[in-house]
Amino acid sequence: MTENMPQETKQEKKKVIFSAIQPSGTITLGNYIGALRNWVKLQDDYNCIFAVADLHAITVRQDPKIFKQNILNAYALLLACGIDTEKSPFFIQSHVHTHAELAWILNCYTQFGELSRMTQFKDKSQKHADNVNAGLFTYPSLMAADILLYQADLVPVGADQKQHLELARNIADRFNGIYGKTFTIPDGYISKVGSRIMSLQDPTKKMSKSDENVNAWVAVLDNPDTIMKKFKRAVTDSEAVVRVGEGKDGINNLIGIMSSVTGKTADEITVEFEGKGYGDFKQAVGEAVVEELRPIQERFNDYIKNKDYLEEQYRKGAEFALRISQRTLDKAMKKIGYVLK
Ligand code: ATP
Ligand code: LTN
Repeated sequence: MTENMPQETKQEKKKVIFSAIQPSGTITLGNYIGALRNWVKLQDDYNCIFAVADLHAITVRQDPKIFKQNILNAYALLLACGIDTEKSPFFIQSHVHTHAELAWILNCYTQFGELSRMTQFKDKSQKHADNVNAGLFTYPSLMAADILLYQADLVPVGADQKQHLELARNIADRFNGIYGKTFTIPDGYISKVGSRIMSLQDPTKKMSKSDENVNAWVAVLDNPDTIMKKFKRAVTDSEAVVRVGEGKDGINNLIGIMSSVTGKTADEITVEFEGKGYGDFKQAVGEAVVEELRPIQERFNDYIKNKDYLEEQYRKGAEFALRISQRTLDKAMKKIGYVLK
């Protein structure tokens, strides 16, 4: 029976996925394995909507020229990773005014106590102690708005965003409880493999683009020599056996990376490197990562030169996003009692 259904009916059944990434600096291998690569794979089975979350990015101070370049770079890089705008509307968050509007509304349904418990807020306010601004604090309400505007069923994120997602669910649930069903309650979609790629210098911390030690992360756009150097310098242990184990955070992480880019299991990797030292293993991980990133870098270099093409794509994405999100915003405002124009 499903076979005879018209195409639209089939598509309507697909679940909605929303996700976004901040253009707040270099996009890392952690972002790629933990987030972007999964987005690309989801495009056929879901109705995906993706965004560059540039409104979120100003919660920490940005240099205007670099910021502008980072936004375009992030957009082009995501296209290069395989986001297909024919399948998945892909836009820049600040182009769609409904996000800031719903974020304000949701702020009024979010408790101070809830926001105070967010570990990202605690971490970032320590890191940027001279600029603990209200935006940093209310960041999760804006993220909730991003998700709820599209009635997303699923939100693919790395493990570090789980708490924000929980909060988005609570906000949606609270609003629905007061006004009746308005928002879909989103579920997280956290892939088991690669959801937490660790720093190459301190493998007890996640790989983070804001780490001051450039050897801690690999950027998707790093050149092959740099990538190889960073892997060669990666912190390991003294056992010199390539296997997953307790107290072997560095090697566990490298095995995780190797496994994510080659599709081999940890056991297969252990067998392959039996009797070989860490030097050989690091070299092999570096090479595998270089090969994974090479075609992405080539496509990025083409896209970033083609400003007209980029503009055409992000305009198209914003138009679609506004149309869908305005419906949800109107619905929420009507329920609150606003006079719609
Ligand atoms: P920052 O260093 O500013 O905290 P970030 O590198 O953590 O930034 P985000 O923009 O916060 O990057 O994250 C983008 C996406 O990448 C999110 O879905 C996040 O969960 C995922 N992600 C970030 N770092 C990692 C990591 N080390 N491993 C796996 N996924 C990650
Ligand atoms: N906060 C996320 C980026 C982000 C996001 C979203 C992710 C902004 N809005 C909506 C999923 C859904 C981050 O820093 N990784």
